[in-house]
Amino acid sequence: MKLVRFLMVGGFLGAGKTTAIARLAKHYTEQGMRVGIVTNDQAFGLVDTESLRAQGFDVGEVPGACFCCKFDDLIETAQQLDDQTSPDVIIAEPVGSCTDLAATVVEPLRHLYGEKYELGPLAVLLKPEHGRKILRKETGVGFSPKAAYIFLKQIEEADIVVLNKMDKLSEDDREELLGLVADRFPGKQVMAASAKSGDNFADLIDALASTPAKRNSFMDVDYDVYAEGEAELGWLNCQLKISAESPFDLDDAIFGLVQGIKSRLRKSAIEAAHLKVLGQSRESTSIANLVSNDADVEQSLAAEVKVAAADCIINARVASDPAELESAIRQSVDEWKTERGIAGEVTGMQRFRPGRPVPTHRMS
Ligand SMILES: Nc1nc2c(ncn2[C@@H]2O[C@H](COP(=O)(O)OP(=O)(O)OP(=O)(O)O)[C@@H](O)[C@H]2O)c(=O)[nH]1
Ligand SMILES: [Mg+2]
Repeated sequence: MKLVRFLMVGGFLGAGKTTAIARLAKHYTEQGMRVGIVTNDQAFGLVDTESLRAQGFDVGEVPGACFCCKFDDLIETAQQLDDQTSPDVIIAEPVGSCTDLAATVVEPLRHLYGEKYELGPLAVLLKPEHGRKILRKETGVGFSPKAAYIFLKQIEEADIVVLNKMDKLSEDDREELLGLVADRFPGKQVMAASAKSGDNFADLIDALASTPAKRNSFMDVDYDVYAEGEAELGWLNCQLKISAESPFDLDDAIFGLVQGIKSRLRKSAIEAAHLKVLGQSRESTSIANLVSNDADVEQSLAAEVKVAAADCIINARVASDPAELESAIRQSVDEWKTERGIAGEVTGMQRFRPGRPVPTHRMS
């Protein structure tokens, strides 16, 4: 039976996983390989799935809980991709608030499905926006120490740590962050790269080509702290249908909506872990992101079209009560519609705090 290479790219919310996976998928495709991608989230209606599909990739989705709690769904989704396109490599993106993946996903996959999947190293992207503060042990990170615990556990279990977004870090910042990782996690393979610009990405591709030996020991994880850290994040997924009397610039509109939500979050001192908004017309997709309250709003996918109608998806993961988050989002949407002469309504709304992770398997 053909062995399918299975790669997982983890990292905190907004670290750049989807961007990195798109770049990896493009690279492998150009090398003549068939690629399948599996996205994952606590909620349904994922910007990432739409974003990767809009870029032409084959994507399966595991919604509703993290891979570790939906292990069988992950296997089923990988099998569906296999039936459809017989990929040579599957790249999985776990939820950005998830950790303990080596013990609950990677090794169970190797143990139970080793005749089908060849497991590559677990790569974890270090998000500089929050990582700098967490690694420096600063106060006022925007998250509680329990959420910071998850961030650090993700790095601890990585085979490869990638300090992502090096294109927007000064040389000094880069050296400092790499040093902080090396001090805290001695012996860890760590590199700087940019999923966006492609800088040093060849190093990551080389590192991902190795096949690590099976793990015989696993890090300790305090599931109470992990669950409480995750539950401090409010999760909101919402769908909108919008229209206007005359065509409007979709990129500008989506960017403006994220900016409006950002101001409201900042006013309420609610820290954004990752807020992403997608606007889609029949022919094009626009995505804008906010990865921290101190960061600028960014456009990660440009539609470059004027439209008179679009479907939008808002995915927000922020440090707040979900009801407060919903109210902030609804008010921002209303204000945005009024300012821009846009009509429309919210057609779907899901908001919650993630439940306690209960892995299907855990190697010990
Ligand atoms: N400057 C810069 N921005 C990046 C890089 N990688 C990702 N980004 C931006 O960071 C934001 C988040 O990127 P995503 O790829 O969506 O991050 P993610 O880890 O998949 O986020 P979640 O799935 O929500 O956890 C987007 O605005 C990206 O354009 C990078 O290397 N450099
Ligand atoms: Mg993503």
